[in-house]
Amino acid sequence: MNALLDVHPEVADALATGRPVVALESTIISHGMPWPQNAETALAVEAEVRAQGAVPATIAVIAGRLTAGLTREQIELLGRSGQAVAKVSRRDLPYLVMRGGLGATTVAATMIIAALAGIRVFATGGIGGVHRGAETSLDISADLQELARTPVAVVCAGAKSILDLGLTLEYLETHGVPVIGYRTSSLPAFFSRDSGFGVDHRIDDAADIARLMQVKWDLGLGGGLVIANPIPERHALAREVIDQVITQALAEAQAQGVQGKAVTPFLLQRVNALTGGHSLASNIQLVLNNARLAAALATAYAALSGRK
Ligand code: PSU
Ligand code: MN
Repeated sequence: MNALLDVHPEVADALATGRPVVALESTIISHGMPWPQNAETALAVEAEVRAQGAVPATIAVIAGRLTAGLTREQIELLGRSGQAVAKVSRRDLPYLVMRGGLGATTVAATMIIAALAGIRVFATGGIGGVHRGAETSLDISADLQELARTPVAVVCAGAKSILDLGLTLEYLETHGVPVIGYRTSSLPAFFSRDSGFGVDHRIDDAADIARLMQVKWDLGLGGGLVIANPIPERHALAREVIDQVITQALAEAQAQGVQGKAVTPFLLQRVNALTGGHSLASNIQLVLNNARLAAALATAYAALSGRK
């Protein structure tokens, strides 16, 4: 075990005895949703994972320690502190640990810590990707490079269309990351079930996705997978409404000169604000839905002989 890593005893016990564990990220708590819904959602997602028979491991940097499995108090601290908490991706991890700081981990940093802990399945809302206009800004989320190199399956509802989803798929293809549609042939676009882009393969059964993970890693290919799980129909939002909001949020970001790691949190916050409670309610439901699939996937993966 890495000397800089703390694994919660419940998580460590599950891993040691081959029981299913689902990793959860913390940037979604501090930078992805407003207080207090952020902490309430994080706790509800943990409860959902447990209800499906798996152990949740929410991941963050706590006092400079890579931490897999948080207490309620730690989740509430991340939620209440919001944007005051450092957003930690791969490049930020060493600094936060050196300083002994508090950090909310992105998909990329969560994958790194999950892999160190031996957790193979991770649920979130949406992954980062290639931003619109990346041909001049070069704004490409570190999440995509992480998916290329770190062996964790990430269950998500696709990505928000604050991103260029076509370029995001091209980037994932270049870097050899399988994009699997769970019971769908099209890439979901977070609030809506269909982005208009296809996935690489449709798989309808979590046990088959678990076998795909096993085969990928047995082949020595390493790296992660995107498991795209569309938002349940009844919680989906009308494409026109959300498109308009995203267009406005992008224009505001440009007008205000928002750059670097601040771009995604700014857009998430503006989309939340401009749609009121509407998009937040959908956001919460899709994360719960992803947690359910991730728990089933972790259970199926744990059941494969000699695996955890
Ligand atoms: N997209 C969302 N919600 C989120 C994020 C993205 O719909 O909370 C967060 C995730 O933590 C993701 C990060 O890993 O934003 C990506 O940030 P960036 O684009 O700066 O890499
Ligand atoms: Mn970026």
